[in-house]
Amino acid sequence: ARIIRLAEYTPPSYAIDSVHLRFDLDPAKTRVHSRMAVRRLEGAAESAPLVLDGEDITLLTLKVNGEFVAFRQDGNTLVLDKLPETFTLEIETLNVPQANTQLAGLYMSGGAFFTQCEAEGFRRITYWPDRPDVMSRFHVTLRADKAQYPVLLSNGNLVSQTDLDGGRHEAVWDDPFPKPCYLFALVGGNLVCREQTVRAASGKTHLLQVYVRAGDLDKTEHAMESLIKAIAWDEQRFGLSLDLDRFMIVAVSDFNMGAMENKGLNIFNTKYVLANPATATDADYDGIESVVGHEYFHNWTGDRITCRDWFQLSLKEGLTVFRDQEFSQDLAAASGGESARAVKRIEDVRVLRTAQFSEDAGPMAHPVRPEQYQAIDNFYTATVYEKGAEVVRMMQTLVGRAGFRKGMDLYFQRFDGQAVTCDDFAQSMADANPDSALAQHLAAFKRWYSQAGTPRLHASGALDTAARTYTLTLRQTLPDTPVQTGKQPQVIPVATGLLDARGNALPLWLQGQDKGTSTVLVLTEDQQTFVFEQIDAHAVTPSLLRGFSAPVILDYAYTDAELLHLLAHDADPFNRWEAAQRLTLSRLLAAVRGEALNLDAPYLDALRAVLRDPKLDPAFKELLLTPPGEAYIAEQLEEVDPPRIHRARQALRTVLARELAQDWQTLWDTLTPEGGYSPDFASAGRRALRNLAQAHLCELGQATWLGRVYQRVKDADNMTDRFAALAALVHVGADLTKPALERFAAQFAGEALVMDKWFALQASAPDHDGQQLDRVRALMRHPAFSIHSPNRARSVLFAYCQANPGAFHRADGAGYAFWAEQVQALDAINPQVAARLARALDRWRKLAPAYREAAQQALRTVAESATLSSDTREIIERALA
Ligand code: HT7
Ligand code: ZN
Repeated sequence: ARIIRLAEYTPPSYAIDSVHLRFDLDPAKTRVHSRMAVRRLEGAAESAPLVLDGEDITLLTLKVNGEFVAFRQDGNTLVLDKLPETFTLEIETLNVPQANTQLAGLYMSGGAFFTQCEAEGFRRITYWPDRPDVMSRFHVTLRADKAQYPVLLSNGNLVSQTDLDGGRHEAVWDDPFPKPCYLFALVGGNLVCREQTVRAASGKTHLLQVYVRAGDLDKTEHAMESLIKAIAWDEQRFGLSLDLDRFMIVAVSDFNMGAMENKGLNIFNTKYVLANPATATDADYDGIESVVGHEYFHNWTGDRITCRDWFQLSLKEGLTVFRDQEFSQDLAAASGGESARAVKRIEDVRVLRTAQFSEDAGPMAHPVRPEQYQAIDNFYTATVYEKGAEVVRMMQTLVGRAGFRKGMDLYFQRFDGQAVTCDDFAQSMADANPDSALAQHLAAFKRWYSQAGTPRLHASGALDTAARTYTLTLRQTLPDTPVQTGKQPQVIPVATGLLDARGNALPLWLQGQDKGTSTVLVLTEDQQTFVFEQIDAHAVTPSLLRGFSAPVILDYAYTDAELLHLLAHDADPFNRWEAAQRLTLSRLLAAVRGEALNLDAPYLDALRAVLRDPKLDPAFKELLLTPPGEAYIAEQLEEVDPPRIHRARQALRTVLARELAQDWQTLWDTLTPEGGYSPDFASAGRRALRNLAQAHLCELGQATWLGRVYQRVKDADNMTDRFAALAALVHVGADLTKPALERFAAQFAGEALVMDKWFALQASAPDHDGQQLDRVRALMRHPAFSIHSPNRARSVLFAYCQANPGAFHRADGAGYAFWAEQVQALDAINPQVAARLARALDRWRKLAPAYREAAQQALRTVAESATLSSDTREIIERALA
């Protein structure tokens, strides 16, 4: 397959200033007519060809200025030579939406038409220079049978709606903003909508609509509320107003990712729109709020300013994830106070450290701004999104909140309406804050964009009581990654505080300057020392990397006593949580190494103290008492035996269940619901902690508890509690599990998203009896299973192969053989989803020998498949390289 390289970027030769698109929608033969106003760009040679991309479509006609002309076809491109300086290009193509199982381009779901054009779906609709730096004004006419497809939507403003002969009708849409083709969208179907007008701070009114299938309208309130909050937040925090009269969200059941920010017409996976208390959990409510926010924020960071090329993907994705994280933090803090902000931060860091750190350490390691790819769809990764967001967050840390706002303002002033680069963004931030550490060290800072791998931050401290100094030495190393060696130091902001022996925060003096009790040290070299003066203490415990101020692995040789001290006293809630994680992790790692699981009294007492502390949020307690996940534990080891890790973690849960039994019981008794269901931060936190208590109480195996939990599966008044009860039964494998699952399925058979949970819960269940793979195969034979539905495929295949390492990794290799079979089956239907499943074996080289050989064999089996898509091939080849 062809490798696309950043170094080979060349600007386009032609602009398409405007396009008239006409769709005659039909599931079996949709005709797409496009009329483009094309102009040769300054600097392009007169002889420059116009290169158009096209994939899986039939070309019907092509005319330049009304005349048929000759063209060359070269694979998936169509090349036009000898063109005038300006001209009209007309192209007609034929699409077969009902045969489009890839869900890229124009496809059908539930009898309606949808499009997905990012990254390269537009070429599956019509011939076009499918690259984000070609921005055009779109004018779109949609025609379809009126009875079957009464709703016809596209980007921008509705110009007209007209009935046509033969029961067909037509809608005309005009988008006033030039955009790249990846932001084009259309929807045609029988949909209903919740709508509301809102008045923005600017005084302008906007029509907001959330479209769903009939019957789902009662699940749209939270999405609408989230959208309204997002609009208000972006105005207030960044001065960015909605620039369209109408903003639409449409939910679709079959979707490759979470959602898509098409200008004015966001298309969403139903998972991130539909919620009511009976069908959605607190996590679903949170997910909707953040994804609705994310897509809305793209309206400026993505749509108004877009990417010059796909290597710059993090320009919009890293920045927009940062913005959605800030949005969720600000909303949580508004209702739950500052500790709610910390809870959100911990949740985000957990995702980063699990998904991104392992990516950075594996065969798919790539910089935030990748340098090459075969299939761009493979680079919608945790690195581009989550690490990209951390890079933006570090900028904010270095320039301050107000400085960050200035940088954003300058970025829009300079680049509104353009397709630009990550460098352009960083330069704006630096230029708006010329005295900042960011501006002073911009070149070194930008290595965050170009160097792959997770830096290690080695820290050591020395107290000199005579000199009254505490010297902190910070050193950074960055490991080699595939194709990148010999890396340069990056700029690492290290938020730091110092605690004395009583847990008090020490005043920080650096070079005679008063820094309060928390300061950001900026490491720019391989190694630097920072000398804190006027230290009047006999012992100092450093609290480093507060709030996780940089995406690095902190190496500091903390003793248990120091960690217990931080857990009890640190003013930084993130580091209190982190201290608990480290204490738990070291005990887990000892157990994985084969030592007896030793949960000593000081550790247990510390956890008890947390559970009993009335000042701490239930949500924070729940995070603190949840041990690191199996994938995160695996990353700490040289050689991995996943079932062994699972057993160690399970053993820890059992001991915690027993040792803290009284506290779990008290929590269960006292955290009873207050009033009806509400997804707000405080109520969700109480539910989370009570359900954690419930899960531990079930571990004790007492019949009364299991019966009580079974009863909750039957009569809980919300999905969070009902599902937590079901999960607790499935986890312990109690006799009541089977009737509980059956009952649940009978009750929710008509709710696809709930059934996804039902499938996922079973596929991710522990392998109590060696039969888990058979159960997964049985789930695939269930009449409600379909590999064509990405949500359903994810709920079984990903839940087993990726989210259930203890059961998937088997010494007999049966899990891997199953994976190989499913990757190939899925690849023939939907390469994007298959390539994601393929990544379940990214870390095969770390596996203990028995697993490793079987995994390699499975990878080779897939590699030998002659028909593999370039998406899946890229993942497999990198894994085997
Ligand atoms: N920008 C969107 C990315 C996306 C996507 C990418 C590849 C294939 C299908 C896709 N659907 C959506 C989503 C986002 O980050 O907001
Ligand atoms: Zn995004």
